[in-house]
Amino acid sequence: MTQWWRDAVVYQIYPRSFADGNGDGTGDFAGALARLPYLAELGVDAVWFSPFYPSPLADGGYDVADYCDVDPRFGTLADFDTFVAAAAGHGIRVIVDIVPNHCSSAHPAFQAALAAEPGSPERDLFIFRDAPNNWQSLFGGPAWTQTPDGQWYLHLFDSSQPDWNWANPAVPAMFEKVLRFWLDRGVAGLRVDVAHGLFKDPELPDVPDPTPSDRPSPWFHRPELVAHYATWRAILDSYPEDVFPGRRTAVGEFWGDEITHLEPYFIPGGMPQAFNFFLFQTAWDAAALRHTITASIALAEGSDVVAPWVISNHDVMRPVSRYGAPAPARSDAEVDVALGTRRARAAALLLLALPGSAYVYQGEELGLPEFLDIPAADRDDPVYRRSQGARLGRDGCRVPIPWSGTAQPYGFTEGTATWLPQPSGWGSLTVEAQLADPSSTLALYREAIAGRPAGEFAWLDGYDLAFTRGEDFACVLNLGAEPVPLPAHESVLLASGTITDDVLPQDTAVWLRLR
Ligand code: TEU
Repeated sequence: MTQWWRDAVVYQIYPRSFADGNGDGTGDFAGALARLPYLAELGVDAVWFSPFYPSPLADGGYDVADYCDVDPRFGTLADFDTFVAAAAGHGIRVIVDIVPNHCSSAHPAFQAALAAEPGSPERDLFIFRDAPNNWQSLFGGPAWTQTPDGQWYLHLFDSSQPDWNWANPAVPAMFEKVLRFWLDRGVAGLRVDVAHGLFKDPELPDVPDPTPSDRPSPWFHRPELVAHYATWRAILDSYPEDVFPGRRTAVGEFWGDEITHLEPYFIPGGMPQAFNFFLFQTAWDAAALRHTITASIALAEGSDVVAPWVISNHDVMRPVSRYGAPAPARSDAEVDVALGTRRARAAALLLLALPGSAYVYQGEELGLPEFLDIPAADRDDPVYRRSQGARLGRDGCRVPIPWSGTAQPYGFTEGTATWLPQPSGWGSLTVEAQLADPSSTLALYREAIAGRPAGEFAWLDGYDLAFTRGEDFACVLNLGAEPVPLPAHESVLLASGTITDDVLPQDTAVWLRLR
């Protein structure tokens, strides 16, 4: 059976912020359904929905209160089914987000645990202890919260996100049902949240340095994970071909501080895909990017696991703002948007020319900058709250998409207000404006997705950052101050900026048909 995900382009939808169909200022399935033609014309193979399940939305829906339903703010299960069927009509598959490390404190199982005795089977679904250890939450502050009866429970993220106890067989059994619930509904794949989490060292030892990181630790990259995900792959592979040819997939959100931390997952029979976050974690530097790409390709060799390339998602600063400021910016004034846009466009041609699958986060194809100047009172991310503003959090990349018009809400909603404010001055960044402009970032993404190269990857000698795919395709980037003469070519297929006299200017990428 085909492994359709091997070179797929997957579009990430953050449901609250994609498109609003009912005028309440929050995105939903009805809104996304109306925008399916847009996604089809963009040319993506699949969409991944960030969580849309019933949730208090304390962490944007990554706090799940019911894994097998749709939050009324986003629609109903019938709306979900309608979307899946309509997407199939456009040749687009649907991937849903599974959040197995933790749930919402509003989940009935956690409510039952709180109501039950210490030592009860209800509490054993979670990690309750009489005293906390020194682990820290990734969102800031201690990873333990005390309950009224004196016991503490573990939460690697917000205090409203208790961690499941994966050592209790009832937990994997429950998640197997969740997987089957969505696979039976016809989804083509799963995105697995905090895939390097789940199992904890049963001793729950204090650690010398509790600063949150993604290296192997008593809470991340535990050895149990590899066998566990083999059982999930077997479930995926047990599903027959139906609407689409090929097997079902799962993509793990495995973070590591170093590429080597991901090695255990790249085995025959592992989870089909493991995100490669190293591309966007690498500085805008040719040698560093080249090193990352080489190491990433080596990582996947010999396994049947694919590491999709990523330059943005709902957790990180948008590329325009990341590449457009010398250090992580805290206000819009610190970002050189023109510089950032030039580099983000070059990065897009890199992303879409590399071998394998690529994920594109909504708004990336529009070259949206991060909205850094969101007023404090409007900020929603628990990272901002828990760090008391020391970290701005991730709201700036989650701003509702500008579809049309020249002022807020830019066609996002029929109503007037959006759940997160949009900045002024985005009129030229709307989908409507960019569809009318052949030099827009949207036009670049559409052409790049339509013209993605195939063929063997090889570095092109004599360049800092250039490679071929097969016999007659080359992607050349110039990140340095010196102009780079282009190799002999038959034609320029696509360029991220203006090229004159066959010379590539700084911060520009080009796709070439070679002679
Ligand atoms: O992100 C996981 C996450 O936040 C950490 O793995 C962190 O990003 C990493 O350690 C940084 O180095 C997922 C979701 O994508 C995110 O939106 C959620 O807030 C989080 O899980 C909790 O569910």
